[in-house]
Amino acid sequence: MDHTRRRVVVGTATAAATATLGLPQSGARAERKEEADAGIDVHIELHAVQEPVALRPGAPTRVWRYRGKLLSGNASALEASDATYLGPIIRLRRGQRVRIDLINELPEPTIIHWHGLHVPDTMDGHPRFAIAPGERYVYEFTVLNRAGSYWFHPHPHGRTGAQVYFGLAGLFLVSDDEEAALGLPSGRYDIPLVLQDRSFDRNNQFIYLGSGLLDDAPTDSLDRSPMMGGGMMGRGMMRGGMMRGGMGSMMARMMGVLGDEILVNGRSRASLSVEQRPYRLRVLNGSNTRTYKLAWHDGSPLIAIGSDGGLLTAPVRRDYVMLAPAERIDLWVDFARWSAGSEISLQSLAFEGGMNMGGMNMGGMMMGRSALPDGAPFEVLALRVEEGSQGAQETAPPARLSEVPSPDPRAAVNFDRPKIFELTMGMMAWGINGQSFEMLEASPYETVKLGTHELWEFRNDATSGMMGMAMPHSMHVHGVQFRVVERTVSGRFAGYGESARAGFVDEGWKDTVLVMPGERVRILVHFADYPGLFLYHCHMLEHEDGGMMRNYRVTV
Ligand SMILES: [Cu+2]
Repeated sequence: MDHTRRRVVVGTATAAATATLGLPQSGARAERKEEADAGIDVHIELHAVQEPVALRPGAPTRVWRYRGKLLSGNASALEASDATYLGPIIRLRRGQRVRIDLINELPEPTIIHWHGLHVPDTMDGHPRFAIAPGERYVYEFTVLNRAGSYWFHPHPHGRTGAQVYFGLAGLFLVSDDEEAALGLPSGRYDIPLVLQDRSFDRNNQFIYLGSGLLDDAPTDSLDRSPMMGGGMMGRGMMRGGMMRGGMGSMMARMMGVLGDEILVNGRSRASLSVEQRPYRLRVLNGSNTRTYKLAWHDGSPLIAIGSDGGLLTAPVRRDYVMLAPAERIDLWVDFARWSAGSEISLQSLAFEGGMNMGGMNMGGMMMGRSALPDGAPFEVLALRVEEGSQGAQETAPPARLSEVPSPDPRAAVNFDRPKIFELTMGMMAWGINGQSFEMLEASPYETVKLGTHELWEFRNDATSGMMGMAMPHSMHVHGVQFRVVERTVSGRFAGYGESARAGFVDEGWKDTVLVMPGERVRILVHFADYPGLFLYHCHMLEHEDGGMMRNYRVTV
């Protein structure tokens, strides 16, 4: 389909809605009626804008962010987050029909992907739909997903990493009757935690690959790396093109960007005051590349009640939970476990992280600019436990949460020969089965039939590749929720996953799965409802931007 034409067509459909902006109340009422007639329950405008936000003491940080405006529908559908750069939280119920206008006020093309949502391909935010500055893209879809914590972020070709890093991301929380009947902690006891890492320069500006948002502004980031600083290469040499930011930046462009500060919900040094009572913590790893190994400070088990695609059948307990970029984990915690006045913390424990070459961890050195290598331990969130009103008796979550049937691999049309997707590194370029991203291409191997199930296997145990590099990858398939069927270990990096092994929550519906070095992860995917061209890729955003992304095509 000619997507330019499509954009115009979609745009025309909402010309009337657009025209009412800023008009008096009667105009808005007329619009609401028109939308009600069209079956639209909620209409939201999201402006992608550049603006300063006060994130730390001193100068405001220039960010890119989504500014939301509710045009029609219940006020609870949009919760602004003025205190930080994160986008508004969109809250919808399963079955609702939503129209969302993206208005691009950035100086470069962008498009929004609704991560985890099952929507038609023209609504999925494929980079072929990226809109130029000043343009509008109108999304309209029905929320078919189960209750769960989904999210949205940009997806333009080659610029996803930068745009997310500069602040573009928001939560998309879906509720439904099944979830409501459980009486899980809600309101202020249902807390989203978006985990991200960032590096700031001395003027409080985000530094991405050696430069900030204002390209010509001086930045001190080049001086921060002992190895890659001015001593090794002339500053002038590093200013332009590939060499911007020097060798450390070049490596980060490929291996992934790691910030040296952890931000929770867009704030540094985050802390939270909680009562001695049950809470629901919806954790999203919104980082570009960093993986978290989440644990309570004292080794208390984490209790997971949901993951990417909503609630699990029953709560699961883990000593720690691995959370790769774009993955979500829904935690249930009763803070009555700790006495009033306790200072406790959610931490990320040490694990064998990325950038291992022949057994030597090169993370810190090669990443150059991050003081916090992948796999380094740190505190994520400090919490202070206050006295609760319900008494300090620790309670358990509901024993039964939902119905998640066991995956049946025999449902797959390729049960006997799962499709293999090797995660590869060629000549300084990431790939899948040796191929990098092509905007409109999907090979016959990447073509599936609408209505069928298939087994796919992501293999991160290639023995070739640049210097035998071992890195985790966070594999995401657009447009679907899949099931993990099997996770096996092989290859020369087999040992690397040991420090992560006990932290996977593979029980529920997933849209993103961590594949550690030496691992093979087999998934069962159902290609239902929507034909078209969709993406699958690594969600470590610099890997994605660097070619570890391909299309798959669903044919009728
Ligand atoms: Cu990757």
